[in-house]
Formats: sequence, structure tokens, C-alpha cells
Amino acid sequence: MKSTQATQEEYFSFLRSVSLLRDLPEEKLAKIVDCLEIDYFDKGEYIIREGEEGNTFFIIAKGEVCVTQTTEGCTEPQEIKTLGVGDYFGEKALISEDVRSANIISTENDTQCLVVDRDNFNQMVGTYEELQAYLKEYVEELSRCDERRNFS
Ligand code: WNU
Repeated sequence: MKSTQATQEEYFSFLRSVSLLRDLPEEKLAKIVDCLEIDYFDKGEYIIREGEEGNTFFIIAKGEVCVTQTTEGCTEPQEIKTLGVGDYFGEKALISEDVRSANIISTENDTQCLVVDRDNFNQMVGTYEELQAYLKEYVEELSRCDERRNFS
């Protein structure tokens, strides 16, 4: 990411406030700030499409998104939750080595996401066992939620 020193520091302290990254070592967090991209989305815009390949992890810096998913017996994807500032998404395709498992749609204009690519995500997670274990468990729980939604 090319940005001023001040912006770098803003992202650094923002990332520090994200619960997932709270305990990451200083230099890891600084490295993430260095390779961040920022993406902007308008209301209604798809950030992630279910079934597509994905190589990125997102952290919401501004705005709100909703998560929808194809559900057995429904013609339209069903809304399963909304996420806001400090929440993150897109980890599942990276961890499960699978396609995107839900849609992520911006519900506001000027939603801003910090985007981490697969290599940097692996570096961030791979070097930190607790984070890896936490995310793995969470991803398995999401799969169970998906099953429950479809077979009940
Ligand atoms: C859900 N089922 C599925 C969410 C975000 C982060 C965590 C929950 Cl740690 P992806 C689509 C993304 C997926 C998840 C996100 O949607 N998601 C869900 C569910 O019930 N996905 N299958 N809830 S919000 C959320 C926990 O990040 O990752 O790469 O793309 O498959």
C-alpha cells in the first residue's frame, strides 16, 4: 500500500483494534499494513460471489455488508448476517482451499475494506498458531451452520 506515514499509523492502530489481530506481534502487523490494499464498494455491490474462486481476505474499515447464501428450497439466496466495522470475511475459501461459500454484498455506499491477499494471509496466520487454530475452528463451525441451514 502506498500511503503517507500518518495513514500507515491509522491503519496500524485500526488493525490493532480488530479482535482477531489483537495479539499479533508488532512486526507482523506492520507487515500487513505494508501490503494492504483498500477497496471501495457502493451499496448493492457484490464483494464476494458464492461459487467463485477467491484469494483474498477482507477486514471492514468503514460501512456494512450482508452475507447471503443459496439455501435448499429457496429461489433467492437467504440473508444470514450483517457485518460491520472491525469484522472480517473471506477466510473460509483460503483456509478450506475451496470456492467462496457465500455472497458478501455492501449495504452502504462507500464501504471500505482492507484486503489481504492469500500469501500475506498465510504469512499472518501461518506464523501464529493460536490464530490458525481459532480460524480453523471457526471455519468448521461455519460449515456446520451451512449444513444446518440446508438440511433441517
Ligand atoms: C456462514 N457460512 C459461510 C459468514 C466471517 C468471518 C468469520 C463468519 Cl471468522 P468465504 C464467503 C464468506 C466466508 C465467511 C463469511 O462469508 N461467512 C459465512 C457464514 O454462516 N460463510 N459459509 N457467515 S460471516 C463470518 C465467521 O467469511 O468466507 O471465503 O466467502 O467462503
